[in-house]
Amino acid sequence: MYAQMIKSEASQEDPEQLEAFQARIDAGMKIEPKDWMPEGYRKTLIRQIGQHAHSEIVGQLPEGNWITRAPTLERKAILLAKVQDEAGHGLYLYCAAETLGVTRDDLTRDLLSGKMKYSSIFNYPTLTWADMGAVGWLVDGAAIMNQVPLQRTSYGPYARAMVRICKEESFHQRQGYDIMMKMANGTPAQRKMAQDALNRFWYPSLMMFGPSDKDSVHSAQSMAWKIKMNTNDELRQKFVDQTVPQAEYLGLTVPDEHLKWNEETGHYDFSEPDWSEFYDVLKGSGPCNTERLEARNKAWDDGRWVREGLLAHAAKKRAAKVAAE
Ligand code: BYC
Repeated sequence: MYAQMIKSEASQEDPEQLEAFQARIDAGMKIEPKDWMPEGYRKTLIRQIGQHAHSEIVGQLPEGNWITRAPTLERKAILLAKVQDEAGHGLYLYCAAETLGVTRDDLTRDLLSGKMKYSSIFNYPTLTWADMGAVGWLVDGAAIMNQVPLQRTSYGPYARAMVRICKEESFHQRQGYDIMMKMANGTPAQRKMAQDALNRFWYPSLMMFGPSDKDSVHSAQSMAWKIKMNTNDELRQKFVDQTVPQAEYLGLTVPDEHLKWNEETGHYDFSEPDWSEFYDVLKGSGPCNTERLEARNKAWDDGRWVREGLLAHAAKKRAAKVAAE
């Protein structure tokens, strides 16, 4: 339906303008906020950047949950810094989306009402300290795999936001792997926790890349516009190829009995995630969907007095300035 809407919008646009726009994209030029752009391009970016921003904000919840329970002061400081980075990423991305003519309030309203999505991964619970390792290693690892190519995306403000985000995500991934190394080389109980975390986060991490290419609604158009640089399956395969040796180094087992190095293709063969679970999570039936949206709605309601106070203060300052002129 979305793809049809984009097509029908394009049919009302000037074919010459559309052709010139596509030529700029094909030549690798960046599109900037004041440039003409097809309505479909603008809407697709708002959807993707908005969902991405929401993922960063909601993504703070499963890790924020462990700040008070981190095992050492050092681990607490590191985790706190990571969670704060995610807030920063959300803010750069909301700013990038605002250059397309939406406000952060519009996007926030659509998140809080459940109209806009955020990454499926954040609807899974973080049950033990080893999950902080698995999230950093696998979830941030998957995020980097997806976001490094987005530094070359065609929309200037999005591409530039990605540069800083990717630098920070690398630190996040390393801190996660460092936790996993400690746990995997620790006591038998710690090792068991590390394996259990890998077992629970493996398939949800594979789902982060989106549905199989054959079921991906937006990939073809988004790739033609260079809003996406790779297909979902390409990035998923790269992630598996990179992560399996890391699991082996930890001495942990990837929970996939069909996982096997394929000499011919030069890649690992692996099992697809359970796509019915993925679509259930997208529909709101994941283990933590309700809890996550409730937490964001509560934060919005609790912060009302701050927003109102800031607006009242700005109005007072404006009035004082006018009176002094
Ligand atoms: N979760 O046609 P497709 C982070 C939806 S934050 C939920 O392939 P597209 C981090 C998709 O939206 C990581 N929904 O879509 C933060 C579409 O539905 P709509 C976030 C998903 O857009 C804190 C439908 O399925 N990263 O790393 O071409 C702490 C069909 O899919 C998901 C980004 O957002 C999913 N996993 O491709 C730690 C990166 N997958 O919108 C870490 C930017 C698909 O039509 N985004 N859907 O209702 C992208 O690269 C692309 O949007 C995706 C999906 C690859 C995710």
